[in-house]
This record gives sequence, structure tokens and C-alpha cells, in this order.
Amino acid sequence: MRGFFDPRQLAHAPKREFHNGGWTDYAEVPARAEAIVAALGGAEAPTDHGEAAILAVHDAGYVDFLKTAPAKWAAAGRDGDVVGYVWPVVARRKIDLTRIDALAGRYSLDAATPLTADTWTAAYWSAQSALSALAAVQAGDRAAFALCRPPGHHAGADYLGGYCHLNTAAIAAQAARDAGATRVAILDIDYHHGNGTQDIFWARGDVFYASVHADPATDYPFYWGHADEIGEGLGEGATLNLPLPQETTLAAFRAAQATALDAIARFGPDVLIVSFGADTWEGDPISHFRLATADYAVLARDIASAGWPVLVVMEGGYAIPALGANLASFLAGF
Ligand code: SP5
Ligand code: ZN
Repeated sequence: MRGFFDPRQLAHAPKREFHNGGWTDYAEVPARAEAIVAALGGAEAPTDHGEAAILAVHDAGYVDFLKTAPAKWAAAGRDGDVVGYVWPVVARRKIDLTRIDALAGRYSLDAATPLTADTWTAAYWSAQSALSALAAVQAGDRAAFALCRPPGHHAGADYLGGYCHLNTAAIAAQAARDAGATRVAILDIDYHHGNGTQDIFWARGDVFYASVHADPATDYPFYWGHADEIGEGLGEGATLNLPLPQETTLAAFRAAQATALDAIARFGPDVLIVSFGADTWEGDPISHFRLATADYAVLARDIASAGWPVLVVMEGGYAIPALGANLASFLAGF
């Protein structure tokens, strides 16, 4: 299977994230991608498909923020990475924001996803890796892999969060639609619910979003991913959430994924995009499921047996010594 990755995706390296009331080392480190590239024995450089496919999903003001916030932060005399500390939760007003702190709150979901001067470039090439892998599938490959790092599924049209800036799965889904696919399905099997992807396609019936994830009652992102979230308007019934308890093992995860695949089969996609996270692994440092390395091949075979063309985009997974083997197991299942 072809795999895509650009070394410029490594440049994004925030120092720390805010978690449990204090600053801690940033978990979404460049070494994650290096471990995966090593396990794959290399990856192809993506083609530059340009910014239009990104702007087909993301708000122009948000994209401008990603590009310019680090310089504004430095101009305000700040050291370190850009991070918000005030969020416009109540009675949001449509007003022009200029202060960097106002922008950082307006365009973010959490304080765990700082921006550096290199974030835009890394996120841009992460999106290009997704678009290049999509092109491989459009050219006839049955499956292709995009080593998207930074990841994407927590990022909405106009906000970052959960280590994500550009929603690579959503960008690929929209690009597939714009290239003529009538129906696109996204299966999200990262440990965390993909709130950004759900949000982007919430009111649309042409992109089906199904997610198997840790119950938001106990896990990030807390506010989204409950079973009663099914979409709205034209999108009613095109969102499917299958939350599972901490300590879940293969049997229950596989059954939930089968439920998702049945729903996707009823939807009838032209192409399937899999948001794959290896943070469901039993030894993941920030997560609490109990999948074993060999389990990923089982899950992948279940997906592949449905027969749709598949684009796999990388999301989370933080146990670096096991990351390459977990990803290799999953891809081998195809
Ligand atoms: C793409 C993805 O998997 N994002 C996950 C975001 C989860 N954020 C909440 C948990 C953060 C825990 N961070 C601990 C860092 C220890 N140094
Ligand atoms: Zn995750």
C-alpha cells in the first residue's frame, strides 16, 4: 500500500500542553511520525494540491489565524507557543477581534494545542498527505495511507484542539465529493471521538460519520460523542456514535465497528475514509482501551472485506515504541 508523508510535517513541536491543571510535556511529538516512517520502511512525498481543498472545509479567518498567530504572539512580546486562555462561551458576539488572546480563544477548543511558527507548514503538508493518498485511491488503488501528523479529527471548520489543526479526514472527504464521489463515509476508530469531523458534516447527508470511541462521560472531548448525537436537518441519521467504556478489549470494539460498518453499508459510500488512531492500544500513555497489536489486523480485515476503496488517515497514538508495529498491523490487514 502506498503511504504519504512530508518531512515538513515534523517541524511542528510545541513544548507543552495544559492538562489536569498544569503544564505537561506535549504528547503529540514528531517522533511519532518518525517511528511510523521507520516501520513502513519509508513514505512517498505528497504532491502539493494547494490551499483550495483546505479552504473548502476550513474558515478563511481561521486559516489566516493559523498562519499569522505566532507572529502576533511574538509582536505582543510573548515567549513560547501561542495558546488561548479566554474562550467566548457565553453570548458569542460577531465582533472583529484583534488582540492575539481574543483570537486564540475564538479559534480554539482547548489549551492543549499550542501553535508554533512552524504549525501552519506542518498542518498544510499533513493535509497534502491526505489529498495525495486520496489521489492514489481515485487512481484505482484499493487502499492508501496518509501519515497525517499533526492529526485532524478534533479540528472543526474554525477551531483547533486535541493536537489537531486541519481536519485531514474532512478535507479528503470534501475533495472526494468535489471530484465526483456522490457519497463518502468516514469511520473514526481513534480512541477519542472526532468532534471536529462530526461538527463539519453534522447537517449534511452526503458524508456519513461513524465513530467508535471512549465514552465522552469519562474521556476527552467530553462534550461530544454521546450515542444520542445523530446529526441534524439533511444530516439527521448520517452521524453514528458508538461510545465504549474504558478497558474495552477487541470483542466489544470489533462488535461496535461491525455496527458502524453495517450502517455505512446501508449508506452505500463510493469511498471510505478511516480516521485511524493507535491510542486504542493497551499501553497507550493517555488512553484506556485494551487492544493488542495483532487486533489491528483483525479490525482492518473487517473493514477491507466490505470492499469499498479505503483511504486511511493517521490520527492519534502516543506509545511511540509500539506505534510502528500497531500501524503496520493495521495496514497489513488490508
Ligand atoms: C488526535 C488525538 O488523539 N487527540 C487526543 C487529544 C487528547 N487530549 C486530552 C488528553 C491529554 C493528555 N495529555 C497528557 C500529556 C502527558 N505529557
Ligand atoms: Zn485520540
